[in-house]
Amino acid sequence: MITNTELEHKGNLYPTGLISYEHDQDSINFITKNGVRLQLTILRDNMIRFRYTTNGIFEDDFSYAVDEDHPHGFNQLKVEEDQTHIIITTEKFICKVARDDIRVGMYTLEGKPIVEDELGFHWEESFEFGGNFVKMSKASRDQENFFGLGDKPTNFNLKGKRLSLWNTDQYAYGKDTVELYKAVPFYMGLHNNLSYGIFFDNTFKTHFDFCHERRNVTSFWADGGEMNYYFIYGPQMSDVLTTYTDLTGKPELPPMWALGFHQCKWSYYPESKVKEIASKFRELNFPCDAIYLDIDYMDGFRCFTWNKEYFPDPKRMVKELEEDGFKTVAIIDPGIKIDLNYSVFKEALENDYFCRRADGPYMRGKVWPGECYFPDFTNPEVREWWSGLYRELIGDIGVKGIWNDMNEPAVMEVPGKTFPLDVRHEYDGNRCSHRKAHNIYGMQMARSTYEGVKKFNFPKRPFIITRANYSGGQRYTSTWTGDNIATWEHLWLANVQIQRLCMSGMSFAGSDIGGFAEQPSGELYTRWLQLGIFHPFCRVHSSGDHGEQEPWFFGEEVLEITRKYVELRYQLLPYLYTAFYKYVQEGMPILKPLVYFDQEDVQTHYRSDEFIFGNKILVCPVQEPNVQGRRMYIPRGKWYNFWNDKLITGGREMYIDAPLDIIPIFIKEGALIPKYPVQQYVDEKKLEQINLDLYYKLGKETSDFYEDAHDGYEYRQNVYSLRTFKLTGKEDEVILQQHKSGKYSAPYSTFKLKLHGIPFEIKRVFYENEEVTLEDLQYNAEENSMIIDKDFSELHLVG
Ligand code: MIG
Repeated sequence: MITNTELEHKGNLYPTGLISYEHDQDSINFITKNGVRLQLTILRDNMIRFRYTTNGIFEDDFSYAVDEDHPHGFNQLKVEEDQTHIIITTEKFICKVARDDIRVGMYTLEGKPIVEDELGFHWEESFEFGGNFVKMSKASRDQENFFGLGDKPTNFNLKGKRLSLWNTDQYAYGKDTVELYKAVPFYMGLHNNLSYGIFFDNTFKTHFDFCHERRNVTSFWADGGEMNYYFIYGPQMSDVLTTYTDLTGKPELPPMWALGFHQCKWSYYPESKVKEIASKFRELNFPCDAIYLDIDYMDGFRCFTWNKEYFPDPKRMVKELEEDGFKTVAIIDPGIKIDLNYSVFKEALENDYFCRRADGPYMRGKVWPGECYFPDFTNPEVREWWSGLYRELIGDIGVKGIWNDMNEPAVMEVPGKTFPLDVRHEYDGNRCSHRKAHNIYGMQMARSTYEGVKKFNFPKRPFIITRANYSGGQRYTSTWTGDNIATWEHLWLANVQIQRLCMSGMSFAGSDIGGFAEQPSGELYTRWLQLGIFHPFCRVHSSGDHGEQEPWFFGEEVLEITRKYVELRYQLLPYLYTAFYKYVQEGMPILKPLVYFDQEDVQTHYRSDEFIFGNKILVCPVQEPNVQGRRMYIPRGKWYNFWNDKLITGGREMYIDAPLDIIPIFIKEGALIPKYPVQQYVDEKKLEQINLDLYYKLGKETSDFYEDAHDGYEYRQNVYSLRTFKLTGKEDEVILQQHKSGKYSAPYSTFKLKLHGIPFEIKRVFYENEEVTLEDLQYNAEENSMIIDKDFSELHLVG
């Protein structure tokens, strides 16, 4: 039986009083009278790990989520005691453990509560499976709100929700479907402008209750394994998220083409169809970087094979597409067809790579190819073998990206839609059943795919997309939100889900634009694409059963509007790439929900329509049919309406015009936005000059601009360019300074600086500390632009 409430269980057991504790360099071990042990480890000044065991013995410590190279170490640790508590103080917080029952409380250095145990750790023994159901409950503070938890299709603020994590193939899921494709057992709490995070690193089915069962209690529990969680202190959400992504890892930079527009369909075949779609994009001047091959490219759905009737010469096709600026991405599923004439099957069988049931037979299940066996990706030898299978597809044929699907894992026509729970897994030497391995199966598949693609595509960068994932999986792959539906509600969901994934350490995410199931109206398609160009991953995908979803299918008006937006995405690529760089370096989410952007402003706590793209652009999709505008919240500060440069003051809700060709977009005052010219695909053109859009501010603002060769690894040898622009605006003067680091030299030599919102007439100009004329800088009054050297260090415009 699967528990799903902690109170209704009569069998709960609790720790008793403390007998003793020991303190070594970075951890403190507590032992209670009834044999419970708590091991508390300080990892960072703002991060502490809690592990509990009920019988005095800890199992081997192993985690797929934690990045081996995660930064750790702290500046200060003090352990003291008083009559009731053991008190641990770091440079950032205080942790108190009660002598009576080892309940834990976390406090700021000033003594303000951050989060305190309610019942604290408790458990229920499971005779059926062995081990325990492990549980934790914490008191929630008044006005506390909760965020995170991966791809959940529910309100952005999780207060009042109860959710569980068990990776599930949910075709045409809906709002509030409880279990979806990914398991990210990480959330953030926020109250009194204090934020903290909890990462419950347990791969069994986990459950989270945010004041649902009891108004002032938050709890989380798992159907097995250890109570093993990390507490991360803010006080800013950005501190929490950065520390969480330090712990679970960050991806490498993707090739820039992966940030372009992608077109997908289940399925484009045969070759002539793929070519037809590709040429249509070029013919209509609609930018596109990648085209996808769904399962029908294979021979009888056998992974790593080709249907030679549809695709007689894949290498030639891939090459021709590439010459036309298209990268080919191909799907690979985990199920391997039972077929002794199929080399992949034979090899895996001979080497004992397939998952087995408890009593020895292979795990057999039906998926697209018919009856299949499934590789055990939790076995390092299997992962190594699987990564080698990409030799031909990537190394020889030249496919540039791999799409992993069905890896929850999904099985058709069986109860539970997945493996039976008795299936055995290697789990990197910690042998276990599917109860423990289920939630990381997809992640380990994507990991092994990543390694294969990286190896055979080297020195180019790999691109992987997966449906299922677990915390830490962002190190290997991007993701999408699975089989959504072409409805307005799903447009709303896509917006929330992508923001939530960004807040859960998985920024490289997108939805099937237009909806996978059913068919969108031209209006819905347009509104969805207007949102989709701001998602880190931007792909149209749909199921062929429901008709066409190429941008030209909906008529001239939709084509014109959607093209304009995809062009905008291509112009903003250097800005998006910079946001990606910040994500890779600092764990900064690429989309920032308003609560993350300004947590002090309580107006933002229940907001989810609006978000910040990168760190300077505010976006708010239109999510209803037949409207000419919408109300939206403008965060505090001053913002320029992107469409007319009108400056408005935020901290309030406003009605914003948004006829079909407009999605509300605002630029933060003081921003410098780099823009490339429109291209049909990344690196189509040699860049001769690029735009820098400057938005005047009275005061100071800095903006970053990261660039490199758009692919390859030279950036790791310092061949990148990181520009920091400092803008200082006064009533009658603008000072713009640039600081540059890195050895990359962009192909262009000048910026076209476009000025927005300058409140004075420019009378004098000082360039690199010398007075020049406006003509010297080719000032264009109509555009309000001038041309400056890309490596300029200082410009003064004086009124
Ligand atoms: O059972 O490969 O979510 O994107 O097109 C359906 C066919 C299997 C589900 C994926 C979808 C993909 C489809 N797949």
